[in-house]
Amino acid sequence: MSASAKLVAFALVLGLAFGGAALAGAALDPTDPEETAVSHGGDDPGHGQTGHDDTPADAEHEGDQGRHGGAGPAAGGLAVSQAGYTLEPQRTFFEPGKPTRFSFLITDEQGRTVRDEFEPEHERDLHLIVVRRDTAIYQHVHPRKQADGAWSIELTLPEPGVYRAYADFTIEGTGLTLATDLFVRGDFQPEPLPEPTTSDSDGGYDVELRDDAMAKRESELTFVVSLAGQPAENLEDYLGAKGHLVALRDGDLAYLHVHPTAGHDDQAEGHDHENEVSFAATFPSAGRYRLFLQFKTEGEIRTVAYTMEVPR
Ligand SMILES: [Cu+2]
Repeated sequence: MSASAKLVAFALVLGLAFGGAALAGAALDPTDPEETAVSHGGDDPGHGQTGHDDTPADAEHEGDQGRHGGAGPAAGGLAVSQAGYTLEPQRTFFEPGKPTRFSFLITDEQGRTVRDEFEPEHERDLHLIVVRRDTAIYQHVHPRKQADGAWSIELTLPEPGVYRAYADFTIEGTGLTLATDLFVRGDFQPEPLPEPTTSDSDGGYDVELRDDAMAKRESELTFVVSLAGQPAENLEDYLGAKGHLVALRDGDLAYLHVHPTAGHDDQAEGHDHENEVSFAATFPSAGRYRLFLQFKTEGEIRTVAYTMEVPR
């Protein structure tokens, strides 16, 4: 094969990969239980470059609360096996942009497939979050449970690289996040973590992050959604709340459990803010985190992402 023929072949492969990614994005169906939301955090070259002016990084937090505690809050998603339960993927290799069936089992200490012990959390028995390890690509999907107890879904991993796949579920009242790496063949072009920022937008909706985050204590994160400069009052129910948030630690991609909190109607102002979504999170350590917020408007799932600096 001549050099130019090789180039053409490479361009064809690239075209297929991006075509596949576009298809995956276009095929979103919010009514399908396997609904997929794909975000390419790095598509916009200006993304995340708005500077540090709104970050809490330089705030004064010289108190000693929480600094001498023991191990601190646990981080999930770092292990494929924990608390007697194991995630057993049926495959871990994928081709870029090629829709591929991904199936896995959750097994117990005796190696038996866990079938019926799952307890719904955010309206689903199991959530699958797939993130490329540079955090530039994010998917949140819901596999279907098969008759043999295997969880299964068609995944399209759009670009080469190593991805972390997190199975988030609850058994006997205990929330667990087991995770495995998935490999997509090809020339991996990692993107640097965007600088900390407090705003992002998707589908014309601008979302501002307000937080009082500090390591090792419960922090409140509030997202304020607006459309064309006006409060967006049309947030629809998504997984039993006005939004779904995933927080991953920079460096090891530890997965945080984040819970939506009630609206602000019990606060001093005495009125509910329809365009706000709040969560409680306990960051296990100071440092940078990547946050992915999903919400639904006009029947579409929107995804916004933030890099957040959590002070000590
Ligand atoms: Cu989910």
